Amino acid sequence: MESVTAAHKQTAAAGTQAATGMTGGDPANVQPQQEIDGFHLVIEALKLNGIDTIFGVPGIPITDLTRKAQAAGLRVISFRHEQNAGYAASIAGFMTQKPGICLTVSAPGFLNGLTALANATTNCFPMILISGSSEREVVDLQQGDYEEMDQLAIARPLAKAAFRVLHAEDIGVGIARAIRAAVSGRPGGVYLDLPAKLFPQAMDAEAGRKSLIKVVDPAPRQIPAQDAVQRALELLKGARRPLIILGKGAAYAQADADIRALIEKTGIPYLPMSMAKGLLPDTHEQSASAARSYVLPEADVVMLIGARLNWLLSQGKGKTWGGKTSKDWGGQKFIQIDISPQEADSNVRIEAPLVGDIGSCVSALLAAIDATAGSKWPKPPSDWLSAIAERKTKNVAKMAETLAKNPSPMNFHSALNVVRDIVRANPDAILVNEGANALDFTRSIVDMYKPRKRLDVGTWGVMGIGMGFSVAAAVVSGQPVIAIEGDSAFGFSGMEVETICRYNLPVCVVILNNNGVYRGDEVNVTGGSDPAPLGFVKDARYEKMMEAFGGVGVHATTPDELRRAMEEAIRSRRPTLINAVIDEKAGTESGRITSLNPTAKKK
Ligand code: ADP
Ligand code: TPW
Repeated sequence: MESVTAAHKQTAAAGTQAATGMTGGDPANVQPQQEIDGFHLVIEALKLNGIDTIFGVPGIPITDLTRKAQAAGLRVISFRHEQNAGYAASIAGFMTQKPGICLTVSAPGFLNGLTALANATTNCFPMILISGSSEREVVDLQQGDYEEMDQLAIARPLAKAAFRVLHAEDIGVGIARAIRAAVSGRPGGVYLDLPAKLFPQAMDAEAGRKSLIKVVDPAPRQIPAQDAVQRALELLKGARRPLIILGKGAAYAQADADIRALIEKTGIPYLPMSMAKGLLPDTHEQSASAARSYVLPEADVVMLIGARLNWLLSQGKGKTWGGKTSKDWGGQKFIQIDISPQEADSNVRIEAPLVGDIGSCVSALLAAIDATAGSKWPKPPSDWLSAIAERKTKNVAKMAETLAKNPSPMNFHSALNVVRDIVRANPDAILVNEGANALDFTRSIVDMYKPRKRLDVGTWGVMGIGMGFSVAAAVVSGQPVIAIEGDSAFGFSGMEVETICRYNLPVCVVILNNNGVYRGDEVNVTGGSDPAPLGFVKDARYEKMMEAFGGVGVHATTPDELRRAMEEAIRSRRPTLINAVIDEKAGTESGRITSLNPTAKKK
């Protein structure tokens, strides 16, 4: 420990020296600043590239980096656990198209952040995990440094790219490469390894500043080939039962007006994937969400815009798509718009891949439609549209009936009916959502009205994004955030309510509390004194966690109490946690994906 402390002191001293412009130890002998150190080169490089926020957890060797970054005008959001800081960075990347920055210490801090980095890569969110690390010489000889670990090697398979910078003069290049890797093409998580020794390294200030790179055109447009555009249009034109599926890539692309124009001009019904909800308002007449299980097997041509045919779309085959068995292709012909040329054919044949960025692809389609058909573009056959409308009307009426019920205790529906009203009245609020039943019911009950307002568990269905996403959403947008959380889901990041209070963020957490994972009525089948694996402490008072840090806590047992508390939270913008007590028998194992869990306990 001694040498670490010494190294850390040295690091801190060198940083102060460069920051204050002192070249010697004598305060009387103040010289104009001639040197710049690694700390300041990192900060300047980030600022030069328009990065204004760092999410992280301080400690050796990056403590001073957080202080100096704040002093230099960056916003530094300090979390209680790196995983939450990492999730915050990744969703900030999704919301802004700029890489979200997560800063951690070495080994354990790095590993804590790594889950979020891997999740960012999986979800195509641009993020850079910057971790301090031990010296290469010691790591490579495995000599047992403080928090020693070969971080670069460990990060590599989980990141879109991974880099290490050893010399101050390479910081500019290192950060430029990290930014390009994170946001160009298919976005993803990038790891940047900065050894402790780099931070106090000093170099000539002018040469240092010249070595920094302002990245020009970090995410270049990728224009689709004209023949690919024509192929896609031909297929679409010949369709009897066309369908468009919007994924979170479409939300990320920020081509909202063109996507809406394409949908409205062609008259094709569309389905939004979870995080694409609100790209067009969920109340749009062409939305087929309420007829999802009808349109997927019935469609003959499906255009995917920024959505992968992964498990969330049953890999494009099987009974969901009208196949006879779970392996059968349903006969649909697919058009896929994606920036990744390797995505097509990953599950079923893609007849018309359209490779490019979504903005360019959609505007090319619109231009081609105008050039060839103009206002004469054939609307989909009316029997297709009326069959969908009929199903929608029926399902919406059924849902309205369920939502109107007022059981005691509350259930998912009666609680979410309130959330639905609150979101309708506050369309700019951002909805964060995790859990199993809490996720599935919220997704289907709560309509979204604007793009990129729904942030959730994404491709992995990962628990733990809740508070990190909420902090970032509030920091990035300044809008109120409503986090709808299962009680289990909340537990993965619950300590960050302190962060929410510390930064006084307008976050309203609603825990749909049914006393356990999925539900709360399981008993230990052995009759022993241990609780069942899925059960939690009964009637836990989660709202007191928020009160502990100066926020508002509310215990709500009726829809009226929930409504009043949510309205007040939005009005006051105070950190609020509402413990919405629901029936512990409400909920099914694994929520809506019980089919992926063949041993699920049926209730
Ligand atoms: P969802 O989960 O909503 O179905 P996915 O994460 O599976 O969405 O798919 C998102 C897709 O969008 C990825 O294949 C990714 O390559 C693609 N993508 C992301 N950004 C863009 C963009 N700007 N242009 C084109 N494709 C994009
Ligand atoms: C990182 C597995 C999926 S959903 C869930 C778990 C633990 C919690 C469901 O209970 P909750 O919601 O939140 O109370 P509800 O409404 O159904 O009662 N670890 C990680 N990710 C996942 N997905 C799991 C475990 C899981």
